[in-house]
Amino acid sequence: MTDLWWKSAVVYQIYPRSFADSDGDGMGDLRGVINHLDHLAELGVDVIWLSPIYQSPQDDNGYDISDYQQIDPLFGDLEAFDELLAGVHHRGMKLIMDLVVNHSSDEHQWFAESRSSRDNPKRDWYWWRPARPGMEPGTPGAEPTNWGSVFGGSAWQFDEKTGEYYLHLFSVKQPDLNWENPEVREAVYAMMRWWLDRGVDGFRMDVINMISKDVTLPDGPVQAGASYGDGSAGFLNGPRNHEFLHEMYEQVFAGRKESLLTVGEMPGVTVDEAIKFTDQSRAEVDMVFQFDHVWADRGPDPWQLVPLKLTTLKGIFGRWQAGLAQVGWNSLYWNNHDQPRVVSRYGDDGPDFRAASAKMLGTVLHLHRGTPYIYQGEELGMTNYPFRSIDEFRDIEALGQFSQATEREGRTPDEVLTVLRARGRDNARTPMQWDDSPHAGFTTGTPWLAANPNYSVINAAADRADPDSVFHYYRKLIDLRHTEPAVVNGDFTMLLPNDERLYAYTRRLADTELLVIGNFSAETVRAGIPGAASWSSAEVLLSNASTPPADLTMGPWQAVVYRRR
Ligand code: TEU
Repeated sequence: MTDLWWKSAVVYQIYPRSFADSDGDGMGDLRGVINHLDHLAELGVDVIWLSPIYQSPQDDNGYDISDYQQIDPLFGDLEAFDELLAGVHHRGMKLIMDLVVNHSSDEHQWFAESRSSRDNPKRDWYWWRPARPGMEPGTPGAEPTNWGSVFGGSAWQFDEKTGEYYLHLFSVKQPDLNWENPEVREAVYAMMRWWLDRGVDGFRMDVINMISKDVTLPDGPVQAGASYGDGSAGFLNGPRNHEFLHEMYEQVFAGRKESLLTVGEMPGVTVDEAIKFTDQSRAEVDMVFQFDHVWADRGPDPWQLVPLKLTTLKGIFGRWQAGLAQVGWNSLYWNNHDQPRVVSRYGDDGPDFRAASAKMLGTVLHLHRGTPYIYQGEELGMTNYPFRSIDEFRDIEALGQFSQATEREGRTPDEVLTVLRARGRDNARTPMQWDDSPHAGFTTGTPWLAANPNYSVINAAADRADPDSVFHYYRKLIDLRHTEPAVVNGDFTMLLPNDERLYAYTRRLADTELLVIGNFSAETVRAGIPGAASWSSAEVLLSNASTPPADLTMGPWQAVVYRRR
């Protein structure tokens, strides 16, 4: 059934501050995006997701919003936004916005009112709580619960003025909104309708499985060596999560949903929950971002790197593919603004295999059943940044976690840096590499975060000129989704689940069958799959190898897609 347009769509994420700077202030902006729309049209993507551009103190790069209906002057104004939207629509693409409503900025008018007095009408719009019984408010350990914030420190901030604490699961400048209060929900829905009326095509919803809390706010378990408890049982996939998302659907989307796309970001979501969230008959969201596959290289100790086991990764994707086969729909991603670059993480970013492994990773991801998301620069095979010291990081998460780990938890700067270098979010946030001019052609000024020095080799101009580049390979991958129905609707079967080097699966739709194989190693490996001989002579739809593998023998980081009927 191809009734839902986004099943055959590919989404491209833009992180505006790092995409393109049009005015030389070192910060990307809306005009920069407008100037590069043809790059995206040529790539062939259907939808653009724009990370937050709203008015914001930029404590968490715009994920802390002080006015949901204004554009931050860093990026432009509403006029520029309308021009961008028109430019996107003119090229036959759609634009979805980032919706950040688990929390606002502490500089939002709502919070200013809420914190002003205990009896302010908006007091209950946020999570205010007194100190722990018997404890002196504002003293160490008197926080209402033992929860740690994602960015380090307690999740509670004491506010002198009224003698109570407010909850912030992220930074102190990101107070959590209280979705239990119907006025909060109505204010959010009204804002969403305003953007839809303006012409936007949907929303990516930030940490939308944190909006419903267990209102008893129970303490969480404390891991050995940790300073705070893990409160996630009290705020992830809470009791009213489905109810709130369905209500949002009714209040915002009902009657105009068909042309729109909604995707909920949901750290820690399970397959069973995701089935419910994305079951169209329940009218909640179209798809969710799960995190299992980007947590596959994470161990029990946050400051230790665990190498990826391919069998683990295949187990995860296999489970999600099977779980959402009948009801619901998957989203597919390797990268976004919170994740390290996939070619450095699960591929090989050295000169010999960077391009090959980037293409292989793209192939394996995009041929799954689900809607693929490409993060800016992924289509060029951009890599992690060679960070030398903590001073080179700008991300509030890296800086907060670094100081908590080194100052309070006895970690050495070196062990923490080793992990941040591999996993830190700033790896994704270095400027988009447009050409080999200074700062990668991102800005004529000084970029807010340094460009990766490899821009002289890895850049869009070079890739567009080279028919064999990662860029042109991604173009073909996207085209394949648009032209081969089995990519969109075929059944999924994982092969070789116990192989640590090869990732292989089939997709079958009526009498069309696709076989996808990717080699996650620099060794040459033969794929011992049933019926190998007949596959060897099948039509090759796409491969990163100049001559397709003979006898299903895969060279280093090779990928191939076969079709037979
Ligand atoms: O991220 C949510 C989230 O789960 C992050 O904690 C993420 O997993 C982590 O930072 C990875 O290192 C969203 C946004 O995508 C992120 O940029 C924001 O900082 C965060 O919410 C708060 O709005």
